[in-house]
Amino acid sequence: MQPIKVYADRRSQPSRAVIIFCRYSGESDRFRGDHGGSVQVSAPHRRIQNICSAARGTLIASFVSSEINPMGQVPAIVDGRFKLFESHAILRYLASVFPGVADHWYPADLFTRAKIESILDWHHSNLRRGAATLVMHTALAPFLGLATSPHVVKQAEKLLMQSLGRIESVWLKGDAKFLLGSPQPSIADLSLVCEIMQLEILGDDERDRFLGAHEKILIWMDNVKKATSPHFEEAHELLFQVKASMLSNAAAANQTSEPSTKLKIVSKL
Ligand SMILES: N[C@@H](CCC(=O)N[C@@H](CS)C(=O)NCC(=O)O)C(=O)O
Repeated sequence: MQPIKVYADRRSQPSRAVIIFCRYSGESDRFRGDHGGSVQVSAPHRRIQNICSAARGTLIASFVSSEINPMGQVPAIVDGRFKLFESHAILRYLASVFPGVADHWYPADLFTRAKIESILDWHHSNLRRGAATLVMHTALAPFLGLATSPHVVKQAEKLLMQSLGRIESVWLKGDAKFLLGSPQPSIADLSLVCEIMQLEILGDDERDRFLGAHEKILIWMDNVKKATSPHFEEAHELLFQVKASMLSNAAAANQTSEPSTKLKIVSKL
């Protein structure tokens, strides 16, 4: 059977969700190379080839040609003649097409499935809009030559804070282990947690400013990490490398600045 090709970059939140799901759902074989290396993951009846792109932004766009994804973004998959983009659509497809995927990832029960769809739809215009805009307009803006404004940053912070509060109050009620009070994770848990992990790029103090007051979120993130370990850690290794190099660049630019002593969050990988 032809391999499913996964075009992804581990610096991209939705890519990581797809990579972790692929690796979790198959028997992980090996994960070679940070950029441009090929990743082989063998699933029960399929071989998946994960092609990591070379760099951010425009390079990703040129790598993921319009033939693969007319939007020029990652993640995208090619399964024979079938091409698909949008991480949530990909996760739904893979959860349905891989044999033997445990039901909790994308439940057959229509009511539960619809609740998961509702979270996935909410994610894009709330949590992702807040978190991705914030990261883009603060930590990444100088590297991408992006013009930004305090107003955009303030709005993104507000939406992010509001979204984190909503996740706790709506989907992590009581001592819920995963969203919707489920004892096991779904593709929505994976997508949302990968999005929040991107806040690492902001540095420890900033990340703590957003997450420090959200204990339920921190526990839930840790639950998702444990449930998908070691694939979760592997998929996030590059993010921590990027974070370390950004911090050292910042320190070099401002040699008088003191390193953070305010680490309090458990989920450090
Ligand atoms: N809604 C899309 C978002 C995809 C997306 O924003 N991908 C980014 C990386 S996180 C990308 O490829 N950016 C490159 C570009 O737009 O040129 C999904 O969930 O897959």
